[in-house]
Amino acid sequence: MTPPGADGARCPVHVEPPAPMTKSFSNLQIDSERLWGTIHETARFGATPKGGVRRLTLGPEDKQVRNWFRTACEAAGCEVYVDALGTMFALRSGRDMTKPPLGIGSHLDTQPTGGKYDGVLGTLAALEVVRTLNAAGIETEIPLCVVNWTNEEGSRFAPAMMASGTYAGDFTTEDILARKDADGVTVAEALEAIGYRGSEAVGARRLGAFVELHIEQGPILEAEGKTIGVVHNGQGIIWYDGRLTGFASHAGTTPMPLRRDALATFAEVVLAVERIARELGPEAVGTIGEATIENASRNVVPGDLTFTLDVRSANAATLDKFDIMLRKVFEEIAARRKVAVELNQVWRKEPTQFDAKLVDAVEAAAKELGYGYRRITSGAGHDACNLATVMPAAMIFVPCKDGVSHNELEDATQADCAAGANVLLHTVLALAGVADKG
Ligand code: HGY
Ligand code: MN
Ligand code: MN
Repeated sequence: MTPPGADGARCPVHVEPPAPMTKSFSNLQIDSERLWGTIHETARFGATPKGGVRRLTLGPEDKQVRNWFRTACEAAGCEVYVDALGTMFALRSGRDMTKPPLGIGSHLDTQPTGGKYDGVLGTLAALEVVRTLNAAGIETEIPLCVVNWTNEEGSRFAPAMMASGTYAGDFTTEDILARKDADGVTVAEALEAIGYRGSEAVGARRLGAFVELHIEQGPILEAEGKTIGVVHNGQGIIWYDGRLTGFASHAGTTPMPLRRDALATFAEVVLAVERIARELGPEAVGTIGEATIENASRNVVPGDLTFTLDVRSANAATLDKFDIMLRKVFEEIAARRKVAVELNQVWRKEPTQFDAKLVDAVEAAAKELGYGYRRITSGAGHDACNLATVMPAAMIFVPCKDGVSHNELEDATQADCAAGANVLLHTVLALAGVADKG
């Protein structure tokens, strides 16, 4: 485990979680109403008519929620720092300030038709943990750091989990600052526009470990009637940019056998992705989430089409197999249809293995609090998945309604959100320890 130094330089550290805390705090609970209130208060920033949230990273709504988050963290006695990619670190002192803080948090940006809980629950539950410790007059042995990671979603700027990936040393800050959105705006320009281009080098703010609470974004916990998911691993992800180049021609005069139709070819490509994913069985998924006919016109045979492809599996060998099968099928389709198919890999995130000791600490907290729980794999990518490559990390899941997420219908119950925050609180107490008042 080698957390980064400044700008991704890696240096060895080994964090031994302190002994589990004394029983005297075992009945400490977060304030469920207060947490629920913050979730719905911040949902106003980018609220959509259908009850969802549209808060794309580094846009005006993200600025609003960032300002709200900074004010709330400072009011809770934290010092707030911002790094060169806009990630916000709210530091709560511990007795031993020589130790790297325990990081807790998630993200506050959303998908274009996102929900109120994805990322938000984990970030605001971390704030709620601080507020609860303040109210109980508890100082932890190790400092805490509540983190709002920039651009977890990867919708406006690729890749997803961009800032935590840079923090973990997977990208350089310069590379990421130059990334552009669909309108040609760079990350640097967007950060400047909302006033969150911080001065700290990415990775300079050391964390000793990281725990993230998140909704499951899948159906398992709800289907099994479990309240807590103890996340022990996460799927690997490959993102591709694709392009189909045929030949634009007249819709009325071009005989069918002579067409080099990029859209008809794309139809075969989409079904090939679905077939390969199904062939590889339950451990693989493949999604084409975006497609654009360039210079589209109703009476022109499409000649140029771009698309994006997201492939995932918890098994690295399955990811490799998926890639090989894709390229082989695409070549066959291209040759038969005389349409060039390009497939460029733009991001690969290996499958995640979370830290056994931290996973055990999450499980022990869920057990001690009496919640039904089960070990679970994360289908979604999360900032904790990047941090797990450079420090001990773990995740806590709670159910969401019908397993729906990345959709305005995303929903969760107050009781489950509170349960997740309580498990986070007790995991923090176990890992950060409680300062001995002497
Ligand atoms: O893509 C993901 O899994 C995450 O929601 N960004
Ligand atoms: Mn998320
Ligand atoms: Mn998401």
